[in-house]
Amino acid sequence: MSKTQFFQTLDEVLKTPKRIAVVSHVNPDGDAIGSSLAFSQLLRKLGHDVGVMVSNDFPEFLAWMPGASTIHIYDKEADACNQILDRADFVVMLDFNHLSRAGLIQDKLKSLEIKKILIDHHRDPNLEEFVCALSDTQVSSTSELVAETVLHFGEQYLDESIATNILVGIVTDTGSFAHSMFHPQTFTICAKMVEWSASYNQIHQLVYDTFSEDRLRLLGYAISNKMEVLDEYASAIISLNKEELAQFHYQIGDTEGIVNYPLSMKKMVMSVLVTERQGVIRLSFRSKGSFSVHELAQKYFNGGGHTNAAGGTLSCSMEDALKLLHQVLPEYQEMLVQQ
Ligand SMILES: [Mn+2]
Repeated sequence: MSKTQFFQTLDEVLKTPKRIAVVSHVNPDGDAIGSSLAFSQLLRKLGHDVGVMVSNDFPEFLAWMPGASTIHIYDKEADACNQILDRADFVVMLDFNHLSRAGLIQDKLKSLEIKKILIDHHRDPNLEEFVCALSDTQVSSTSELVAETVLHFGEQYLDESIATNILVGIVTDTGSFAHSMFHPQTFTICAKMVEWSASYNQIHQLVYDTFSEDRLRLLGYAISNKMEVLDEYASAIISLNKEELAQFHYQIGDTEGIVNYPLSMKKMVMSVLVTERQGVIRLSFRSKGSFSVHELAQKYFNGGGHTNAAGGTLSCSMEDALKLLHQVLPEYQEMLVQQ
């Protein structure tokens, strides 16, 4: 479906007032929250009845975002969320394209046979599931696609809240413009958001300069004590088990960004962070260049994502997860060292 077709269909859908549920992915990040808030604020301005939800709580450093308190957290208020979903004419999936990424909301979504709309930048969507889809893996973020959608309806729909939410999504998904910046258009859109009073300086401070002492010490510990550098694979692995996380009084979001640090070493191509949470092992992958952590995560770790950023989960012990990781590395050695 082309962009033109998407907007035509969306125009058609939104011609009359609708009840719309906006859903983003489990463990929501800045782009999930930014795109969901900005899009729901647009929908309300267009006269629709909107409920926004995610499976579990978002990190504290996103709580200041305009409208963040309107987001329903499924694991705290399942009844309210189910009610929104039961009444909805459409559900809009933002920043994910597979129901399994909806966390606790997925079973309800599967049971409803509700009409779905997609706005997303992850790979391999099953486009047949959607009434219309704006799916583009070559943009910085879902928030960038939401910005295009807002501008499709007209610049008069922009305001400081929408602009700020969009800019948070772009800033966080690009690591402050360090990666996933493929097109000049991303900067053009950011400039437009700044014109509409989004403050890059403020966003940067509110998102990044909010570490607790424990979080900063956890980062130091992860790098000093737990980083395994595998030069022969141009890779590094950091693992943190639940006792270690507890030692630093782990809060949601505290491990965010740790995975990026190993890539700041010269010649590193891949970095993996392995953490243990509530009985599951979560893996976070980052890479440079054309090495696809999406494929690796999809093939061995029940996950996926983007070429340079992906995630996965395993239901096993930390030891077994690390063993598997070391086992699969030789298969990728040639590609990793060629980068
Ligand atoms: Mn995203």
